[in-house]
Amino acid sequence: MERSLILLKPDCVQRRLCGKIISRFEEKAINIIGLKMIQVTPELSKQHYAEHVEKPFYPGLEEFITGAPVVAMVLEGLDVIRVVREMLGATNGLNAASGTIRGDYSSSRQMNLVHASDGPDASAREIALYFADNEICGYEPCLTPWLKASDE
Ligand code: FUP
Repeated sequence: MERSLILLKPDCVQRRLCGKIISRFEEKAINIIGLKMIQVTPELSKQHYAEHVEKPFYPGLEEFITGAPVVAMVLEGLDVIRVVREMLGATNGLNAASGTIRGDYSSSRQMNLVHASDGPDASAREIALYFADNEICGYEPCLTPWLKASDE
């Protein structure tokens, strides 16, 4: 089992798309084991986007990500990091394939609705940034026997 840190970004909250997008993860049988709404501060933004802080687009990115609350989630599942990135589609909504979340709902590079960890190191770092251990509630879904075979 793998975990991934997901943010429903301020554009997602403002556009009232959180329910639709959470439903897509639930319908894919991915387990939500952490969920909360928070206001990202400039300090948290700089930690989250540490690799981008020196880039020319960073000030606009910080203004955007701190401009309204986000919904932070920890998702758990087999290969969940790759699976969720594929569900999101390309970073720029204009390039994202139809049928992906960004392809269906975003027409922007910055306002691309959802963040998802891009690998196991990023996932561990980002989950620790947004969640305390006691805010993560792992559980065994009762539907598991109807979602995958026992050897998967
Ligand atoms: P992703 O891994 O899909 O989240 O994308 P990146 O790590 O490349 O970029 C992080 C965020 O910066 C993306 F959500 C989009 C945003 N961004 C801009 O706003 N402008 C740019 O020129 C590049 C990225």
